[in-house]
Amino acid sequence: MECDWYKDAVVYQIYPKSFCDSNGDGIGDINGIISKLDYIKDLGINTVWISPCYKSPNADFGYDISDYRDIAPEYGTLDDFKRMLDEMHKRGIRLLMDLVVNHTSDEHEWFIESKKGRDNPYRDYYIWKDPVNGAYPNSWSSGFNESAWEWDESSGQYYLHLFTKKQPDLNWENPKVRQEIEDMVNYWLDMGVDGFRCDVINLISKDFSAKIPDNGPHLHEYLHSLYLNCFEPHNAMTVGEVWGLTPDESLELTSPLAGELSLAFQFEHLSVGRQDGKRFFPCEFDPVKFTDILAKWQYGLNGRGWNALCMENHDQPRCVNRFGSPEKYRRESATMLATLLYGMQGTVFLYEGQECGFINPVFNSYDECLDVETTDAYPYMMKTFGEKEMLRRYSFDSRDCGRIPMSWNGTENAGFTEGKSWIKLNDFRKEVNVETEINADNSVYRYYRNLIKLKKENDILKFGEFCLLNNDGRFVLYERTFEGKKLLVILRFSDTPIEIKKPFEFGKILLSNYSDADIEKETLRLRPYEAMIIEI
Ligand code: TEU
Ligand code: CA
Repeated sequence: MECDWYKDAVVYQIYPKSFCDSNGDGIGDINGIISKLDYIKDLGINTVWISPCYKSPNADFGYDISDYRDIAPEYGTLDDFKRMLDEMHKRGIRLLMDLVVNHTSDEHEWFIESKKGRDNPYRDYYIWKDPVNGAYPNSWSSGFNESAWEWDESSGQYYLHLFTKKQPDLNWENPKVRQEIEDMVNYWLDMGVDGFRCDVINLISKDFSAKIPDNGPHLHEYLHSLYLNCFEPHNAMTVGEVWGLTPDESLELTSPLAGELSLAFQFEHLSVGRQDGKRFFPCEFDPVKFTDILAKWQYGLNGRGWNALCMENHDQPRCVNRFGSPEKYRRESATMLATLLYGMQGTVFLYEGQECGFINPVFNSYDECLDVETTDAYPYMMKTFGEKEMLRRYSFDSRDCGRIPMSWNGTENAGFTEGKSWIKLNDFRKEVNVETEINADNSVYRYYRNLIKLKKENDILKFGEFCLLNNDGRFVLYERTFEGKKLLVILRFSDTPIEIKKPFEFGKILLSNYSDADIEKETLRLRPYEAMIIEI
């Protein structure tokens, strides 16, 4: 069935710093990515999202941009980028770039000008405020537990930064800023880029009297303008990164009637197993709650919008560590999690290495952790938990976990670099790496390749109505229905086996993560993390 191309997309996220280093400086780069495009193609991927590769001082590893129109030299040149784009298109792979326009780097020329004084023509490109009663303009804190306001002695004002102080927020109320951003977006789209992942896009409009800074009064106006002047004319795919939305709020951004974004990530399920959703504060993981949230979003967008389905990205640790069993049942739990998500309606997003069931590293010393969110938390974590427990929590749920370089093979340097890697390599690279996964029968990689193929070819999986039939802690069962045809997804979200009365009469297994799955008997045995997709 014909549909917007974003519904056919199977998106692979590349974190360029950690993907593949081609020149031995220990940092992943564009030529490294080009060398792996056949690997990405063979997996069945048709769309790549690349995390920022623009010029950046790397205070937040590229999410602090100092030149929106040029490539960071450590990744290569603009010509290298254009060659990569061309090589992707030759393979039928589209490219989404990361659009980080809530803030720039403080080393962007706009901010360097803006900071020169109150009467500088770039002053209002950013958000400068006088003190209120001699203190901060409001009570907002940054995403990294700093105040959101940085004092500038020379002008006697604060500037707003919802992330680090090296990431000043742009003032979207200024029409010149909006024009600059729309011109930059069209610069990349005219070059042939196919769309964008839009970083913290629901923060760009602010209501300074509100308790928290998201979903401000002009958000839809700004996004609609981007849609009319940039996205729609280029048939671009866009996916917004928006935390804390309900399905209805998400639809205000992504419904085709809205004319704003194609999709919006919802991350609610990723907060399960964190106390009040807080990273570094793990609590009992509840698979029933996790699955119920995913189901809520299936129902919430059904027939009106389209889900963006993800379990990992560059801000998340490996899903097998958080929701599965990295030691005993790595393969089974990785493939079960994949089946749970890919069996649902929506565009799937796969983070580099997830296709091979990669697991977290072990941080043995604090200086192995390089992410600003991790290092900013260090004083508090050290004081509260002491080094051993702090490192245990960092090894479980820091953003560094997902940023460890790809293990392409089991050699000392994991096939990632010929030099010294910018960050530690994965401790488990000898056992878990791409080469081993490609060659092993029944590997996570092979399962993902079959699952992606099925997802792309099967209209019931792509368009079918979702209905959750069971999620009682014993097993998950949901059905997809399209034009009178039905599929079932059944799985055991646990590391123990169970025997149940078979909850369906006839069926043909389309895919299962145990090679000897059997649905012919009266009762159904589900082994640890066993998952099946069944045609009935
Ligand atoms: O993430 C914003 C964001 O929501 C996360 O940083 C989240 O707040 C944090 O991980 C919760 O523990 C985007 C990018 O994905 C992230 O890498 C950047 O650091 C951030 O925006 C600023 O650009
Ligand atoms: Ca390099």
